[in-house]
Amino acid sequence: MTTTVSAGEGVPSAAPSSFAGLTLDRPRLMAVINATPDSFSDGGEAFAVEDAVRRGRVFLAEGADILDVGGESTRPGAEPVPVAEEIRRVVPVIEALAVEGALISIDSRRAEVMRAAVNAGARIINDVSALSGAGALEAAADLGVPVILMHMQGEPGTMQDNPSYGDVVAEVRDGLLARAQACREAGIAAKDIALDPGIGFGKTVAHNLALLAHLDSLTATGHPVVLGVSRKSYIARIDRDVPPGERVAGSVATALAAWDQGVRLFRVHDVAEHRQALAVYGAIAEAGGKGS
Ligand code: HH2
Repeated sequence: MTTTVSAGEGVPSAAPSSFAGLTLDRPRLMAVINATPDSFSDGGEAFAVEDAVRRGRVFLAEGADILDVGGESTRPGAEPVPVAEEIRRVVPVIEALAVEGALISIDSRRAEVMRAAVNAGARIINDVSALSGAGALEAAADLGVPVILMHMQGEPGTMQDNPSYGDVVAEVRDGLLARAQACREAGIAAKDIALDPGIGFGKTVAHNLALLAHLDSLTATGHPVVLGVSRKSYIARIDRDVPPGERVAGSVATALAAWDQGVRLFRVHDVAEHRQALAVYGAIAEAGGKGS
């Protein structure tokens, strides 16, 4: 069903060696800090600035490479948050963790939030709408930081109503490559553009599984690939409808399958568990002569 495609001029066909200053010779963990009251898994746990900062420090101690700070839930059915409120939620958290030397990504769809976050010390933009919002592409290009482009069909409020694709793997890949091309045309270097299939964003369980089985169609583009599956609901649909806190093993299992397909960046809620599983899995592969 999938074919290897060229990502376009200027995109190396070999596996990318780094992203945002991180070498990709080993797994890189992007820890989720949701400064929100309503995120699907950890909503409310990092809503207060001091809780979010404390959480960030714990994640760093556990081995996180990037802290992904967001101030708006994008779970299915979520209500949009006013821009000023989103900025008020994320900026103090970013300021406090950036002065401690953390590499921070801002998880936002809004140009104003991206600008405020990068001014506060964030060094990566992570956008679930792949910089398609008003002014977002221009803001990212002006700010000159690496970007993560995620695929989403529809809008968070309604995206799970009736997701539909002909060939989900090809459509997600081609949609992301079109956004990557728009970024390059706006002046963002190919090496600074990572792609993310957007598991759970306008996708059924079957769509998610098809994408997870064919992540190599994204890694073959030459762009770094980010995967955010942590605690997502497809795990519950496969295993007894367990709540988010009981989906860690399913998240880790998915990360291992993704590693085998060339994914090196993982957006996770459970840093220590992913670090250990990926390290042991990598050590076994290396002992068998098939390290990364
Ligand atoms: N998933 C979520 C949010 N941001 N960013 C990327 N790049 N990839 C993802 O898969 C992704 C993302 C949703 O998860 P979470 O932040 O835990 O929940 P909520 O949107 O409810 O805050």
